[in-house]
Amino acid sequence: MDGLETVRRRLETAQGVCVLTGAGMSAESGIPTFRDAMTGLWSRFDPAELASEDGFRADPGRVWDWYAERRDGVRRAEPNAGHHALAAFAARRPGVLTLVTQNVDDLHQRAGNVDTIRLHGDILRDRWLEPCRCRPALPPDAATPGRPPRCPGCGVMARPGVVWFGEFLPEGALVAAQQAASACDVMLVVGTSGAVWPAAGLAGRAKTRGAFVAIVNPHDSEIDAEADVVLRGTAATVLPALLS
Ligand code: BV8
Repeated sequence: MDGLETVRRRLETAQGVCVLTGAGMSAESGIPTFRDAMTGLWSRFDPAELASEDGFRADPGRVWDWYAERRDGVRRAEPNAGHHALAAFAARRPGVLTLVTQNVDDLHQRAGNVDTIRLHGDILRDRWLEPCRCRPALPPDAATPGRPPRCPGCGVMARPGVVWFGEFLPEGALVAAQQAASACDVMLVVGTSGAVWPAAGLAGRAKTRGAFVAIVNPHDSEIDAEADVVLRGTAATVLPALLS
């Protein structure tokens, strides 16, 4: 029996399925993967430097513009067949799927997986870099290229509502993801290099607790060793074949 059929059968009988997605999940929707995102204008910068509070404080305008460009790409993108396959699976098998994403886009939610656990936040939301002390709260002033919005009252800057390198993940999200990985029968890891922690530890956690682990990725990843089966293919082609 080939790898795809093996994973299909495991999914059919599973009572608990945990899926972890990474940037590769959205690649076929036209959103560059995190490391590919450093093409063109951004090829001179290290993504981990831009996606950090130090990087933002060092040059707020540059980082703000990087996120503004990425946000525009997310708004132009549409969920792909992989996103839709996951949403259809969740609808067909209520209560079986826990979807965990490292992605900061909203494509899983737009495809219908509205209860997706978001480990690294939401690129379409902002928050204050420091607490805004204005009472009543004032709306931020308008964003302009090269200048993050500020509170007109106390002057604090807005920042993207994502988790930067060196920042703790939202505790509730991480605990829920770890619980799902510990309890599942099957863990499916889709489109991630497995380079970023603690998300990268979820596959190993599932494995040590007896889950069947499958990876969907056209290339090698840092967590391939945790997999019982590695399916060398893309999210938008493999997931519909696996989950339909
Ligand atoms: C933290 C939001 C506590 C921002 C992101 C343990 C060991 C080593 C290091 C650490 C550790 N614990 C913590 C660290 C430090 C750090 C870390 O992991 N560093 C790495 C680089 C070594 N982690 C943290 O800082 C985390 N915080 O642990 O807090 C703490 C606090 C202080 C000090 C220490 C610890 C916070 C991490 C969150 C960072 N924020 N995103 C933004 O987006 O701007 S991470 C960001 O990069 C993404 O969200 C994503 O998670 C990650 C990129 O990974 P992937 O999703 O895998 O994407 P990538 O491009 O790498 O790969 C794409 C894959 O898709 C490839 O494999 C490719 O082959 C595949 N692919 C391509 N096309 C397709 C495809 N697959 C399927 N279909 C296709 N079509």
